[in-house]
Amino acid sequence: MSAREPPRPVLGRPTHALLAQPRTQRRSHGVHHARPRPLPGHELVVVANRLPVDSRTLPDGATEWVTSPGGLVTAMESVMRTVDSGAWVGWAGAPGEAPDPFEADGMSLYPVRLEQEDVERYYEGYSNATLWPLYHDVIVDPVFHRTWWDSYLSANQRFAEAAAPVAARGGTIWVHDYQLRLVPRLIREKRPDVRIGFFNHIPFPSVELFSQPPKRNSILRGSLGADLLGFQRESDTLNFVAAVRKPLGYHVEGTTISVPGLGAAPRREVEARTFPISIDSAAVSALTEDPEIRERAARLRHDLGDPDKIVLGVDRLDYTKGIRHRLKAWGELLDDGSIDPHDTVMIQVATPSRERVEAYRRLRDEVELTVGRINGEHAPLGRPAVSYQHHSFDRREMTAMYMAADVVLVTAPRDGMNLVAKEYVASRPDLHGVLVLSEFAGAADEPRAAVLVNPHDIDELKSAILRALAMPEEEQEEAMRSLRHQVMENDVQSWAHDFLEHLEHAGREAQAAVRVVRSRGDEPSAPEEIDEARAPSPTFRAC
Ligand code: ADQ
Repeated sequence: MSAREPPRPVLGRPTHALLAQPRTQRRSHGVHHARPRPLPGHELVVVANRLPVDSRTLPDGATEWVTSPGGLVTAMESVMRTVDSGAWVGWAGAPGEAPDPFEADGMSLYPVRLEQEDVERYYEGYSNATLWPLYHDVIVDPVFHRTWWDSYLSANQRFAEAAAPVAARGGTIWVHDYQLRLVPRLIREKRPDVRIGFFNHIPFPSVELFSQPPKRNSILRGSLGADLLGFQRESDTLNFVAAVRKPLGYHVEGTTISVPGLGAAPRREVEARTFPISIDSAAVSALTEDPEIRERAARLRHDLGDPDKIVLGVDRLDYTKGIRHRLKAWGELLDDGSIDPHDTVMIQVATPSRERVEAYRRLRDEVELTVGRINGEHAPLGRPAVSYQHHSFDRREMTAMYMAADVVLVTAPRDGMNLVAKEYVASRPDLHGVLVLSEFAGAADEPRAAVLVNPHDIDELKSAILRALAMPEEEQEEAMRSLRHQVMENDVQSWAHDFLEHLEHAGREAQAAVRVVRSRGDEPSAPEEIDEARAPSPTFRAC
């Protein structure tokens, strides 16, 4: 019998005023009910590429709203559930006419219109074929087209135009991620009264890499419109500061950057800081008490043929997640007889992602070919060696999988944080299970009790998997207790609280500086254009 974690006293924890009214569990699973006519003047406005819900047209022509995929939505949706007068500005997931603003489960949603050409150039192009691979250490070659940049700029302008009027006077606008790097400055031009935060969910590359793409200075200047910039890991923060110091030549003190003002505004102090993101740990952990979810976990093992061990991978189907590395290691362990497919089964959940981007299409083909080969060679009759799932699951189903898994593999060669690692830990109050975690995922900076691995080293990965499968119960419990301590204490609410606290402070200083200079009548510094003319770097694959 394995130990269970003792019940923890519910501690009062500091909560930022914007997050003060918990509206727990108002949302239904997956499907959301929309009402038109939101209220204007929101105290907190989130701006992200995607709304937390996607529109889906039903056979009878009606629109249904379902939770949109990805880590950003998973994290921010649970934060926004605790906010009164919150708004979210983003794309509803389908090109063309945007729906009118509407309310869903107590939050006002403001859809941004993107045309098919924007989807191809701004989203699939500059965001996901230029910046995404570049920020993930060029795991695949970034591509740059000048037309993509034009579209990136105009789409960012549209997000800024949608966000600026909906914030209350002196309110807070929180911009998210690499698709919207120009938005903070574009908002500041329209709304100098608001506090602007920016959070980068993905890694920030070294200055040598960041210096390569055309328009890098525009991206830096765009981001520096914020009062506070947040990053996942200390190395990301330091890389960003180095990038600002080098190409822009701005004065930097520690991680505080002195930025020339816009128009009549004086120089501003902008802070860069590390805020490792987390999950709604208590909510995930609470699901494990649900008898129906426990039953699903038991049924899952039974449906797989009652193997001794279940090994699980859960990822968006993305080349940064290391699915290929994992399958290679798994295939070799089966080939050399180190794993018996009658005793041990792997589940690989690979959520559909960016399917129109070439590198993602190639990855899907490769992964599915490899899974087919492994199953063809090793699967016992009537059951898989690798159970491959290329679709979405609801939260309850995901929790059942985590509860059933003896080992979870997170083998990303580069990942901002990786919420799957934290979700697994939060799903194991029974202290059973082993997390194998890439040292290149942000999650590896915090709980050191995981089996850390370099996924590029296939032999090391194979050894780590075997070690995890053979780990004695007491060792599992000790490691899981330590991991849980970290994940349960540092949840997404405390992450948001920390960020907003720092933003409030940074914003207050910026406003005070504006007032001082206006009262002195100082000469404003010349504003710099956001879109600089610059020849493409010769080392960058430019078209
Ligand atoms: P992602 O790369 O999208 O986001 P990741 O941290 O891997 O995020 O989290 C993925 C989320 O999607 C998890 O909550 C997971 O449970 C969920 N998910 C995955 N497959 C699913 C499926 N089939 N059905 C339902 N849910 C599924 C980016 C960065 C990360 C960073 C997050 C948050 O790339 O490094 O951790 O943002 O900042």
